[in-house]
Amino acid sequence: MTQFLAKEGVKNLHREGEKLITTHCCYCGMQCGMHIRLNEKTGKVVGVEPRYDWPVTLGKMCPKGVTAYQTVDHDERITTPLIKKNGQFVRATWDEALDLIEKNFKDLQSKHGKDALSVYGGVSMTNEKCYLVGKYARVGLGTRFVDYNGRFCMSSAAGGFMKTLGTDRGSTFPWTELEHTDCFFISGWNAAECHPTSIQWLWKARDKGAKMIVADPRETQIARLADVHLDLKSGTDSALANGMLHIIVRDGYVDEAYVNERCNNYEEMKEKVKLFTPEYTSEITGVSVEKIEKAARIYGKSPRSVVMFCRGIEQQTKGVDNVCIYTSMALLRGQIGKFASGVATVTGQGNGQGGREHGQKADALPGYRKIADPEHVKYIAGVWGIQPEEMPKAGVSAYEMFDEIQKGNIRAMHVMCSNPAVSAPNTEYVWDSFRKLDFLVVSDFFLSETAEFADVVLPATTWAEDEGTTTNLEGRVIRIRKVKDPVGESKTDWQIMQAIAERMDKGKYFPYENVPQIYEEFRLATKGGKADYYGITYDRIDKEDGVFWPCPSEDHPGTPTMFKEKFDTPNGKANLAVVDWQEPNEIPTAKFPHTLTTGRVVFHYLSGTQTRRVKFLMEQCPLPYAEMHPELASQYNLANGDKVKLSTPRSTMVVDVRLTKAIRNDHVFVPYHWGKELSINQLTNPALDPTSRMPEFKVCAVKIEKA
Ligand SMILES: Nc1nc2c(c(=O)[nH]1)N[C@H]1C(S)=C(S)[C@@H](COP(=O)(O)OP(=O)(O)OC[C@H]3O[C@@H](n4cnc5c(=O)[nH]c(N)nc54)[C@H](O)[C@@H]3O)O[C@H]1N2
Ligand SMILES: Nc1nc2c(c(=O)[nH]1)N[C@H]1C(S)=C(S)[C@@H](COP(=O)(O)OP(=O)(O)OC[C@H]3O[C@@H](n4cnc5c(=O)[nH]c(N)nc54)[C@H](O)[C@@H]3O)O[C@H]1N2
Ligand code: SF4
Ligand SMILES: [Mo]
Repeated sequence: MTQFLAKEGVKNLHREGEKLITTHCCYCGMQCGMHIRLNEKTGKVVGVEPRYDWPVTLGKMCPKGVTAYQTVDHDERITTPLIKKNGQFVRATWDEALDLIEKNFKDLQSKHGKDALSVYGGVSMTNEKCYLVGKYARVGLGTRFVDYNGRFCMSSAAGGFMKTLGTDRGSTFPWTELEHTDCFFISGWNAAECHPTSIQWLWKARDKGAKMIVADPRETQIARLADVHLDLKSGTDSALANGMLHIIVRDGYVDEAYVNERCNNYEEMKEKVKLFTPEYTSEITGVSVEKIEKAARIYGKSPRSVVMFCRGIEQQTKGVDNVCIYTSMALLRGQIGKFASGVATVTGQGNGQGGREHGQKADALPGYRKIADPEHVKYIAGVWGIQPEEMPKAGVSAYEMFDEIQKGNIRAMHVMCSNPAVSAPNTEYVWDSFRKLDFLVVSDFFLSETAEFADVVLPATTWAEDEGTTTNLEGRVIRIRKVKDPVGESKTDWQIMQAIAERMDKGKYFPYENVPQIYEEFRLATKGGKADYYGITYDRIDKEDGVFWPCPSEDHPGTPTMFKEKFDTPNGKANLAVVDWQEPNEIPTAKFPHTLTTGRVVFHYLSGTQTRRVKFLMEQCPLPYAEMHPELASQYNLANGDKVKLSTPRSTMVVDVRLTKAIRNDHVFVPYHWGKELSINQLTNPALDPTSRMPEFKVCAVKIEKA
């Protein structure tokens, strides 16, 4: 039916002089299917049409997606390399820019050693490019220092899933099954604003009677419509989830057969959760005993259920623990590996899934391989044509790279596809680190706040000017198609990495003439790894509406449902969480008496570099603001629209007050999509989760004053 509609639709959409190119939105992990309109005469992108036959998004798009095309031929695109001279950027040729990069990179390495250079990547890039980032750093530049923006995004989820399930694929089920579930247990996911087109699946299921439980300190749109809203204090998820496990065990909701056959640690876990009575859980989380009981009862009694979470539970110093305990809820109920049920961490960025699997991470190699494992190093060294001894050791996480700059160990950095001057926590430290660098190169298509610190800015292409694959939040590998040629003299990220590698005399390791050649090498690099793409070809992706990894051979159907028979752990069983509750790194004090939490709004994307350049989106949401409950605001004599001064132990900023009853009366929420003096990350706490090295963006202590 949808197939038929789509074909008719596309025919009707046809306009004289325009071409429709089928691709996916560049922003979030939903990767909504769409057709881009290209004016054949001007060669410019002029519009977008949703793709009704894309099975995951069925013709839905959000305000960011429908305006994304306006960034492609935007007049603020960087069209030539820029070199900073006396504090001002001047246009340069590629040769001039590359000469300068070569000279600085080589000088710094000869003075300070190979690891003087570093690479900071991002996952708005295709798999082909994300794969090359790790190879570029380790082979092209020969440094161990490489990490990426997913460290601030998916690393706690990855850490938690690796621990409990043995493999990190964001969703254990295909989302097209979601309409058949009986219960959603959602925590720390603002679905309606952050993955708006996912809502149709929630509504379809509710139309059939599904129940919904939402845990969030704010009454988000989905919380408003939930059967139970668990209005917990930020940073208390490990107590809430342990409390859920307690009732599931206490009231006999455990699928004993499944747990006995498929899980480790059951007895230890039961012992641990004894402590988390509803009363004790309520005391810690601030959620009433009645709500806790009701939520556990609904979840425990539902035959088919999904546990879904996002950055709300993960951007904490206990993020990995939280993921483990919430995942254990699904395990106790015997839900993982079955139809329309399971667990999902909702992947954030467009290629947040694929981009975290293939070696951009400080300690990782393609296919979820590990630098710490000599066999893994041997295999990848073989694919790359180097000796295993030449493989640099593991580096450090994204935020810790700034510590290495401060210590004088990292002297130069190449940032591509990220804007840490806005998105990293404790940004004043980050800004200071950028100033301390001897040499900074930034590849971007807009002059981001990070690019402003650069010595050389290289003009990269947008998602519409190159082809490749991404992996959506289900684990489905899909195709991004080239819509048009690059603007000006911009080059794709893979061409840029290739050009610099050539200058570093490593050109022979980067012999690519086109993207399919990179993809072929990439497939081989993933072969035999946990995230195995070897059986996935461009052809199959087209024919099958995407292919789910793992897919080890071309005759393998792919894996829409994970863990049907066994988990990816040494003994094939999942590890139930045996985890204590611990306070966040920073808790309210007399001086900083309230809780600050940060996140997103529907109209902006991440550091805002792209969406702040779209007129419609800026009209909807021009500035950051502080969401406060009227009861909290009244303590400080603050009315809607007043200026409030927020301070944390790190810094201070002034924003407008937005009064709402849809937030706890002891919390303040500020969206983070703006830079410089408007950046809430001046205030956030850079304390890291011990395993994932994820900063605690979601909780810190804040002081409120009328400005
Ligand atoms: N519009 C828009 N959509 C996006 C993005 C964007 O920038 N803008 N970014 C994409 C990316 S990369 C990501 S990672 C995702 C993020 O998607 P989400 O994680 O859904 O977004 P956030 O706003 O960061 O946080 C989600 C919710 O966590 C709640 N929260 C805060 N503290 C806690 C806590 O301690 N416990 C619990 N349970 N909840 C808490 C917040 O109130 C918020 O409603 O969105 C993707 N989609
Ligand atoms: N306070 C607070 N801070 C947060 C979060 C939070 O919830 N609260 N969330 C964190 C999360 S989940 C994330 S994902 C990070 C994201 O943080 P960032 O990585 O800084 O996010 P982006 O804005 O996507 O930055 C991408 C930059 O690269 C450019 N770009 C886009 N596509 C490409 C490409 O293909 N190639 C190149 N070369 N450039 C490209 C864009 O113009 C932009 O300047 O922020 C984190 N920071
Ligand atoms: S939901 Fe995500 S992928 Fe879909 S249009 Fe919006 S930003 Fe793009
Ligand atoms: Mo993210």
